[in-house]
Amino acid sequence: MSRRITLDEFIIQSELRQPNSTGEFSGLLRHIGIAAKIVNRIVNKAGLMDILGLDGNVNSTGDVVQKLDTYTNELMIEYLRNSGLCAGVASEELEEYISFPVNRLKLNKYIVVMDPLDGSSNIDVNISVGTIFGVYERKTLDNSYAQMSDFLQSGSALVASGYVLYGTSTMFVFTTGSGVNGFTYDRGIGEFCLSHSQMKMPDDGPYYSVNQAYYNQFSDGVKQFISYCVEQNKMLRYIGSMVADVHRTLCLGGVFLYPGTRKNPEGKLRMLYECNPLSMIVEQAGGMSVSEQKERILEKEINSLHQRSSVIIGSRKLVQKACDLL
Ligand code: P6P
Repeated sequence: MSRRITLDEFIIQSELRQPNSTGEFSGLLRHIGIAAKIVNRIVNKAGLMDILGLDGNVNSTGDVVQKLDTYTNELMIEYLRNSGLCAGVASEELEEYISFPVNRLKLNKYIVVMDPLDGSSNIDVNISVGTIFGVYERKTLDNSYAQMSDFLQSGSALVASGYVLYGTSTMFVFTTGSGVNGFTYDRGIGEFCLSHSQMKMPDDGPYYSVNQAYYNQFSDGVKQFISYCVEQNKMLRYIGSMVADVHRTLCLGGVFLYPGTRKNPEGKLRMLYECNPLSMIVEQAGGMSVSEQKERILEKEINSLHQRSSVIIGSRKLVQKACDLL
């Protein structure tokens, strides 16, 4: 009887193909998978556990924080700390990064960057949200504790990135640099099972995704690109949850863009834990991801944990057309 392999089996099989693997990287990915299952349970029960609604705090980037954001952030940090395989975490929900206690047996060489619950403004109305993560190797292994420079690395240095999309079904999509694979959560066995092997971004697509409310604030080049999309009969789809909008773009083709606006001239989305991890996924699937200044997102210099950027990400043909017009 053929069955779909689980995320754990896939990660272990990938590790066995790496000649000098120590199992740390695989173990870290598997712990992220475990945390994702617990977040999935919480997100699916949110309405019943009285953890919806605003908890009145404002996070490090000024977004009003939902209770579920806080809960998810704390849970992810706990699992990453307890894995004993991670040296530290930077999160949208934390002003500063956290360094974990040094494991006396080995110096953990990985750090994680994450948006624990992207799209949180959609939580109370039952629209898809997601967890976005990226994994780097530390640059400061001579130091017991992770340093700021370990987190301020460009996206091209990512050794893994991925997201968990809590939607009509829950999917775990990730890459370690050898293509993109998607796993769908099977509640019956409590495992993520391979459902989308070697995902490929179509070169074109039927959708464009932008918050048209800001149209009058966009640059002339962006306005021309939006007009091009309309002339090409592209349909507008915008969920207000980057991870969901990018996932649809990955599956069906199209383009997602968040250009500079008056409130956020550099763009709203955060480089470290939104733009870079999703750009690695999209490029690994054959797509393209640039800023409004036509810089490759993965090559942008990172100067601060919560650095923002404009982003145009999706099918190669459409992103290239945007670059021609910008
Ligand atoms: P706007 C969610 O808060 C988020 O960070 C992204 O997930 C999403 O794409 C964007 O902000 C939505 O921003 O300004 O359109 O509401």
